Amino acid sequence: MTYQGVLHRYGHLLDLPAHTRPVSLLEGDTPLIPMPRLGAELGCELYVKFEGLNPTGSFKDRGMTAAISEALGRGAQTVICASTGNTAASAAAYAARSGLRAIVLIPEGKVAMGKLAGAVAYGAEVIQVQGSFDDALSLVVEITQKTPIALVNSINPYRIEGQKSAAFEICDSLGGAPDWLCLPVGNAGNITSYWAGFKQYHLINKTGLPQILGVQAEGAAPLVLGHPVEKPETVATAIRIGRPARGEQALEAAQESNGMIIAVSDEEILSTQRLLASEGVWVEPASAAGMAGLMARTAAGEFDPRGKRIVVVCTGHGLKDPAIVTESFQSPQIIPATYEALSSLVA
Ligand code: AN7
Repeated sequence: MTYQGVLHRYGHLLDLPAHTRPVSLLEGDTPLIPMPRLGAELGCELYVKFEGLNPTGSFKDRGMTAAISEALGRGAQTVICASTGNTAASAAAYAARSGLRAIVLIPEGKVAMGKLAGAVAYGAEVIQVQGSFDDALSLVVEITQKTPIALVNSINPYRIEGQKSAAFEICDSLGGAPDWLCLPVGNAGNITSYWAGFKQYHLINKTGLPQILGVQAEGAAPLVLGHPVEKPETVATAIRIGRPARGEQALEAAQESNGMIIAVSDEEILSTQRLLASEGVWVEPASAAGMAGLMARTAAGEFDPRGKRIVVVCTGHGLKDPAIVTESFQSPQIIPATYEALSSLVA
């Protein structure tokens, strides 16, 4: 049968209420792309789980299909989220699909253009908050406690349920869990979902468990520092988060899996973004953090990837944040529209 989305394929493994009314954009089923060149450099079997190929360009669609389907079935009319951008675009799309009103709160001036454009294109009401993502999330929590508006941030348990599907897919593709799973950590919903998903699949199918490497940006690394960050800053605006809602669970995932949560610099994030693109996979800055963490630990001699099977989760597409790339290159040279001009340049 043709693919019909995350709830159709894995719904029997997700803890969703009976009133759930599935709304799908055929999210999930993303490719696990082998990275033979980078893998050979590290001496490991390396794959990218390319979540940027979801319908709105990020992994958020896996959780959003579940959260919006539940909200719709419960009779909600309006959904709201705080977002560094990708959640906003995803909520907007699934709300549009369901005929719900979507309100998204974003930190003023700190959301990449491809994400903001998505939220607008899908018809969400976009509100900029004078503050951080964390401030916006506090507002969303308060208004959803006081009104019937439904919250679709990853505090919502159905978001976590939907996002477990990525772990199931990886096990299905590889025939078992990888040795390591490396991924960026922001509000810590995704690391929570992956660990829950791997544990559940292992109980049912004896697929094994990966060690988890969660990676934050140095300027927004509350889980590494051990305390909230009041003014998070990083070029990876997706993970510019100082008070992760599921921080405790992220630390548990790292500890239980015998993994770790570390931080990498903005320079490491950007150079790893270029490195992944050099093997044909262009991801947004935050999405390069998992790979950046793997590279940094390996270079420091604290991690030995040799002989291991490693999956790096690339959470969002490079097209989400084109300015990061175009700002740092010189605009392409201009030639007259003549054969002579072209051949003198390239032949
Ligand atoms: C590309 O969209 O928090 O640790 O509001 O967009 O589950 O938060 C985005 C997070 C990683 C971190 N990669 O995931 C939002 C938002 C990308 C992201 C993360 C985000 P979590």
